[in-house]
Amino acid sequence: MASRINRRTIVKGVLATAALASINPLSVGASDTQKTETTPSFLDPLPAPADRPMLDWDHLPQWLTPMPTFFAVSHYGTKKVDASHWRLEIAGLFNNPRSFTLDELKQRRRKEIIATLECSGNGSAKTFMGAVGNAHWAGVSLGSLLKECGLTNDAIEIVFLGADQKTEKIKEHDYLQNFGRSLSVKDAMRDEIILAYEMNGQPLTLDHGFPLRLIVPGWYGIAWVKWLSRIEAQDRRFMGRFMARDYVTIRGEPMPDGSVIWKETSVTRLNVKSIVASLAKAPNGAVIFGGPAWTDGIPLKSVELKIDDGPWRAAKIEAPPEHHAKYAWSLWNYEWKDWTPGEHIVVSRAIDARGIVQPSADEPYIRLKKTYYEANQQYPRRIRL
Ligand SMILES: Nc1nc2c(c(=O)[nH]1)N[C@H]1C(S)=C(S)[C@@H](COP(=O)(O)O)O[C@H]1N2
Ligand SMILES: [Mo]
Repeated sequence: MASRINRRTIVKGVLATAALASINPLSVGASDTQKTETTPSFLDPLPAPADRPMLDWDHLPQWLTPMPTFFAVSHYGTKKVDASHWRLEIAGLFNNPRSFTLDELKQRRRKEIIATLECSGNGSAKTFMGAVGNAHWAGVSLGSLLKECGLTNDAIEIVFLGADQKTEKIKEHDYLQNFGRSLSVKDAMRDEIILAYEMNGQPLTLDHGFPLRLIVPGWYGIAWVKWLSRIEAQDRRFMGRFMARDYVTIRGEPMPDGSVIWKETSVTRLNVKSIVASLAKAPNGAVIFGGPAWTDGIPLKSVELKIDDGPWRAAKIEAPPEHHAKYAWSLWNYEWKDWTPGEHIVVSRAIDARGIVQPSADEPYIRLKKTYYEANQQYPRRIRL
């Protein structure tokens, strides 16, 4: 142990001398062991928990998130659906309500989309940072199904019920409830909304909603109903737990006269977000920072990086590996050439094409948010070079 500390101290000294002399520290001719010692590292690692799949931020996230590191959130436990008896029931304000088997859905025109799925609780605690991933989804268009079933003009809302159930206390009585969320008819008819039976080229796994789930690109995960079993069109608002009581954000809006209006809103659209996720040294000696950034579907204008008390510097946004990826996160990187050895604070912020800037934790948008959902604040990372 003592010898490790000594070696690190020596290496730090070498780097400091190199920096003073304005020469590339990598050309100092350090031995292999010394190079290992000088690997830049996070002092605030965010490892994936051992007991559940989650994104591991201490490795550069791949553009498409591999299944073993894709998080899962299931409020009523994982539902095992027997696909041979399962039907998707379409009911309510339709002229031709009907049900579909999985095969009938698969025979319809296949639609694919790459979209980032983030739990709205993601980022609310140090142990819940990896509840986000980017996947390739395949299924059928929701809008075309609703049209085919003859959605009537009276309908204002479409309710999506999962097969997973639990008894909930509502106004002092117990009721068996299916997990449920709704979309306005306008939102439900968005072209990119699909009912997916595949994720990353494989049938949905049990955890991710087999046999069918709703994909709502640009919205938080709570809207992406898994184990979908029933779709209902109705002429009034749906007020189930996950729409109107839970997954509700209470946020204060400062008024010009100094007062604050406190507003409760249902968790829906994603907030612009980014995080510094990786740190490496390039062959040319520069330190490279990288990470993902995502929005509700509005293009990213820029991603910027701040090191210590320096200015915001523009990062390079990488071109997506595939087209039609407006709902997928973007990977970005920043090359820090004139870095100095020692400890630093590094933070990123994403800015969308409307000019909406990912806020810092002390800005009103976050400071006056009193519930933990929608935690898109900038996340400063501590590093040692
Ligand atoms: N039927 C059902 N759908 C659900 C949930 C659930 O508990 N039951 N959890 C939601 C929440 S809160 C999130 S974040 C996403 C997570 O999707 P994943 O488990 O595939 O990552 O599913 C959503 N869909
Ligand atoms: Mo969630």
